Amino acid sequence: MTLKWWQQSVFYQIYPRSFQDSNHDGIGDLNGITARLPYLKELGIDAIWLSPVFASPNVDNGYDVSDYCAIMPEFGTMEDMEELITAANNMGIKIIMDLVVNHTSSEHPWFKKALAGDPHYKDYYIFRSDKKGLPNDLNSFFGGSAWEYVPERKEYYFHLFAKEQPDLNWENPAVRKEVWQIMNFWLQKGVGGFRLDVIELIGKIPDQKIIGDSPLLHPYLQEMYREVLAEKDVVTIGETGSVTPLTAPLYTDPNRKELSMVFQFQHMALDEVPQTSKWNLKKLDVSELKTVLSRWQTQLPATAWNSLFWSNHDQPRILSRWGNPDCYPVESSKMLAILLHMMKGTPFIYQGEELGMTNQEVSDIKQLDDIESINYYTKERANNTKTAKIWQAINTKGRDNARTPMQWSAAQHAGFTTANVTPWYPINPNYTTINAAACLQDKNSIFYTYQKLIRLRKEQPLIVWGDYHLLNTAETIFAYTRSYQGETWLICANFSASEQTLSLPYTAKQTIITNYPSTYCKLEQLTLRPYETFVVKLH
Ligand code: ISL
Ligand code: CA
Repeated sequence: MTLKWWQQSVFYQIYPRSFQDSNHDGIGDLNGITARLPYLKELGIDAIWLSPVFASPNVDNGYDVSDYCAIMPEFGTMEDMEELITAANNMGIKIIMDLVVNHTSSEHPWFKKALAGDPHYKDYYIFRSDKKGLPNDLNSFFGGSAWEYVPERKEYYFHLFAKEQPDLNWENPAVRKEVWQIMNFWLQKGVGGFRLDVIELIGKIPDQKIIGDSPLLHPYLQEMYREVLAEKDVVTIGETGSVTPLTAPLYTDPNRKELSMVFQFQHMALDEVPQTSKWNLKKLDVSELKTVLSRWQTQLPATAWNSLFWSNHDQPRILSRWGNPDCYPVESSKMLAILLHMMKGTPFIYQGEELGMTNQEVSDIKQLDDIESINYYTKERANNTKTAKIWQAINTKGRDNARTPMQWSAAQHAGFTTANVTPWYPINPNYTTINAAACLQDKNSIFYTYQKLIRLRKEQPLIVWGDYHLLNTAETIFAYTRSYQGETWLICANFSASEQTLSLPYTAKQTIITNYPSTYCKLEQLTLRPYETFVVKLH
């Protein structure tokens, strides 16, 4: 296989609203990102997945776009965006746009014209008559029916997310053409590719209650390739919530000419009661995590490419989720980083993960910003669910957890914004100790573990290509090998806060990276300290 740049790269996700404010209004912006590029260069990342920066009324924080070719004024201007792209490209960092084209905002001019009865634009969306009542019982991911009634039109329209996010009708070729034009607009500006929001949903056939895995989906993606991507060295990352190792090649087999890689979510469901909802909490069983992640390492055909991630703007902070923020914040953060970054696939770091940022506990509806959490709270209160249970779920899984502003320093407002304004969302009070300035000063910080992991991936084809093999160990030990061209590395992690003994029939030749200051040689008799993790070369 010839190496593609994105197979050896590490991506970094920026949630612009919470990254860096540059003009003292308490809201992160594009110039703030440009100013922080040297920090990202120091970390060593190759590309930035920029969560949406397009014009938007922000019902779902930018995932409801009202103009795909304009910048949200709070974030800056098109010139600021062009400057960011140029400055990043000059540093060897690619900007990846977040393309949200399963739906638009209800404020998009297309939808407004549709509501006004313009037949051309009505066919951009999915309208159905009210003659027989609700068209069917499909629900929205954010709660309630997926059909919203428009009394003036005596019709319903379809929305898989908020009612302010009407779904586009991809069956209409005019819609697809609009999307290809938007993509070309951004490619001409020099971006390095796209993260495609909920792309598996675009093939939906609502009347047949088909949402994902539709027969229409892949032909659309092939058309996208023909019309936009062919002959261009850009990356496309499909957000594919229900993809499995067996369906991944349908998206990423180069011969099919669709996308570069998928984002799978199977490991993200392991702390939920199966087949219920994200709010139905269950303790993580480490052996299940081993099974799921290993399946993606071993069952993915050579024609497919996967991404690796612990966090994003929709997930809680990984340190709070599966690490140990109270007793072993540094050790457990590094354990998680090493475990993931030694796997095959393209790693994505979510802003602040490299600092050990944590969830922020809230207990008042006024403290919530995320539409999903607000809807959940409202619904459960109406059902008389105990508030303690609701807050436990929101504090464990709510999306606001990952959206608190970036903690740059111990200065007021964590250096995210200047002293005299209130940040758009409260800063986690632990910023006085958990922040980038402190990490950069401490050569043993989590930041430098990420920096080293990123560098290793560029230097070692074994990390990019090596075969993966899970070792059979006690439940809370996660150990695997990677082998490539006669060389084998062992990755071994104590995924628990207690000491664990372990015997492995190997001798290490070289210690590559660890989270305790140790070197390793004979591995027959090991006592692993809490979260102790090491990578060694065996032969
Ligand atoms: O956030 C989720 C669960 O808490 C997911 O179900 C999420 O809605 C799903 O992964 C799709 O996410 C993407 O599209 C949404 C947007 O709200 C998310 O922020 C985005 O990542 C609609 O555009
Ligand atoms: Ca600002």
